[in-house]
Amino acid sequence: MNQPKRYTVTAALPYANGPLHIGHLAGAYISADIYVRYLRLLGKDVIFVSGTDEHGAAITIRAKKEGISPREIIDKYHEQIKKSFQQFGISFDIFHRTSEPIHYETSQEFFRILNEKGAFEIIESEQYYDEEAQQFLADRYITGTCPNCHHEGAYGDQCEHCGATLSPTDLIHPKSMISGQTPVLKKTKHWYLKLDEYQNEIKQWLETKKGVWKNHVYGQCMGWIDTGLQPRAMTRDLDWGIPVPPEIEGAEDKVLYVWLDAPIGYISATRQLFKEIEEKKYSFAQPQSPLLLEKKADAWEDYWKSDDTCLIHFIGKDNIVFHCITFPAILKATGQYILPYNVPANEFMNLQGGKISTSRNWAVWLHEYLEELSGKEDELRYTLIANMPENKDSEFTWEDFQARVNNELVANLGNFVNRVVVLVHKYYEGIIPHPGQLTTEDQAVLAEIPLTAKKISEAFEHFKFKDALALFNELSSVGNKYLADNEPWKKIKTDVAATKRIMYVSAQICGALNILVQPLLPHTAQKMSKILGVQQGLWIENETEFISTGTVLGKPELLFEKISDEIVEKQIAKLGKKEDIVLQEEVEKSDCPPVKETITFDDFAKLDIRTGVILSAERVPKTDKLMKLEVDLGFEKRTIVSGIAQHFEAENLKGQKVSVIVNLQARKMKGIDSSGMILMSEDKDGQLKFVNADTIPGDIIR
Ligand code: B3M
Ligand code: ZN
Repeated sequence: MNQPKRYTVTAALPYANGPLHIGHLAGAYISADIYVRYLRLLGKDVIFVSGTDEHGAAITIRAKKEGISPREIIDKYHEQIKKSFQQFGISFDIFHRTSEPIHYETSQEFFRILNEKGAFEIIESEQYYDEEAQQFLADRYITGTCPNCHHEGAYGDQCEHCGATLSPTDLIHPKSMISGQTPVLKKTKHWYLKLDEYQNEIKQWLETKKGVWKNHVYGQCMGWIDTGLQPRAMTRDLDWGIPVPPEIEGAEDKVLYVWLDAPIGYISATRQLFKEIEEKKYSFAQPQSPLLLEKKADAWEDYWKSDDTCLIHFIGKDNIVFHCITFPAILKATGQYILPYNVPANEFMNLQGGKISTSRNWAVWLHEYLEELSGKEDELRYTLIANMPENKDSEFTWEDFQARVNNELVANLGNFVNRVVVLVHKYYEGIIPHPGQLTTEDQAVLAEIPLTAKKISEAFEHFKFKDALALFNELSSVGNKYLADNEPWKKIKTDVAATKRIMYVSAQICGALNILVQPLLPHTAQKMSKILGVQQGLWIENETEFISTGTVLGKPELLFEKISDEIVEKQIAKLGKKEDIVLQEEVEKSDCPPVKETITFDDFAKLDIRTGVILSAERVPKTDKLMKLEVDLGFEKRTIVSGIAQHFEAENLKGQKVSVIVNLQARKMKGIDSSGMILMSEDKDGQLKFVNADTIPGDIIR
């Protein structure tokens, strides 16, 4: 898109049915926040809207579980989610709610327009009805046996065991989750969006996105198009949701489908934002861009209806079809709204070897992190950017978090800035000296700044946030290397003039990093500004001076501290513990970890798996999880450290037959060399069993 006049940036509306975890952050919010902060740094006209999604079965099921009303659920979690985002530094202009009156109005208006434009057809069908509870059942409220894999707890829309997409009538022995009774089929009619009629238009529009959108997003969209779009019901027979406008005949007692109203939530949030701006009463933080403060309430239309607006939706990959097909079809059908320019969806982030799961408490909860590791918001943000699942699923581990903080943030950026500030204080009482005549080496180093800034900017424009972070780190390394090569701590004794140059040039790199870091690590940016005694400025174009001669630096202060082993161990130990579990299994897509990416036979053949028998076992002192095992593999005996100590008593393990990967690189765990890995199976409740067969030590598994 050529030079848009303004940007509308949205981030998915999380369901107000539970706290946020790092998967949310990595899926949509950090990317969105970086992008928006970058646009603001360029001085662009941009709004950043989000809020909580407060309708649908996700909410009512949760309410049932906690034994409180849906209203209490949404109030509780809206507040908690909003607070976590604020503390973590996601800089929305507004964080709205789909339970607000303005959203009801906006959604009902959409329904009216769609109805007038002939976008719906009314289809009568038979749906499951709970006679005892006297209500139609949402797909998620029906369980039964999966026709595909015969798993007994499948839902009306999906079997979580085999992943099959289902309709309620596919289930064998359906049961209502409300009364436990067998539901009966009863006729009802619904308003279906004629997606089949929009198929061609949507397809043509999507084709213009080839090579522009991420491959995985484009590919998923085309997959849907190729299977052929079907009409999709936009109403439901439920008592929790936005009522269909009352004048629509025959739709009394029906509510809007949650996926109709949720994306409209972006628009109602925008309306609310400009209303608050005109009234100068902000329910959230003050709008971030000064340009916005001048606007009137009706300005919201520019952000949604004007062709020179660039609309970007940040979401996780499970929301792609709704943002790239259904919602665009709705927007198009109104004949008034613009379509998204890009939908840079991320894939999923796994955690410490497993899929993030709220029901198994396999998650890093944001509100807990903010409490336990308060002040380290950017350390988490950094690790999530470095591992962002931009184009494929990725993984967060606490060991990686520790390594990144200690070896990258502390050792690179933190070390560089600290060295410069300490030396300027030591030599010049904290005042940036006049550099005198710069050498060609100095000039070459300074020239790296605009070059890197340009590359980072391109990376941001293309939603390549991992690349941007790597480029940022490179510039910081340039600074560290420059200092190490020039050794001002030696020159100060022999060459006073050269030392001034070196410290001046180093300070410029610090100043540039201070600007470039703003979208990536906003808390760090603030700290750096204080330490460097500069205001946070706009983006650098061709600038090479950021801290002028005479600037008085603030007090030296470390930007980051090392993460201790103790923190890592404590956090890992918390995973999967059930005491503070947040039960949410019904609304989770699946508890079974996804099948990993396909490997070739050759990949498989690299694994050398042998059978063995445990000769002796002892707990590794001062750990909860680790057990030191001596294993007889037939051809040799080995020491293997295994994380099974919470599941087995050492004295019961002697003689246990096991399967072992014997060609895994050896590693030191708590000072013990562990050579090999014992294969274990884990069930839904986290119970471990040995993978073994009746074999003798040394047999080969293939
Ligand atoms: N609440 C689903 C989810 O949290 C849904 C997103 C709505 S975005 C308009 O994944
Ligand atoms: Zn199944």
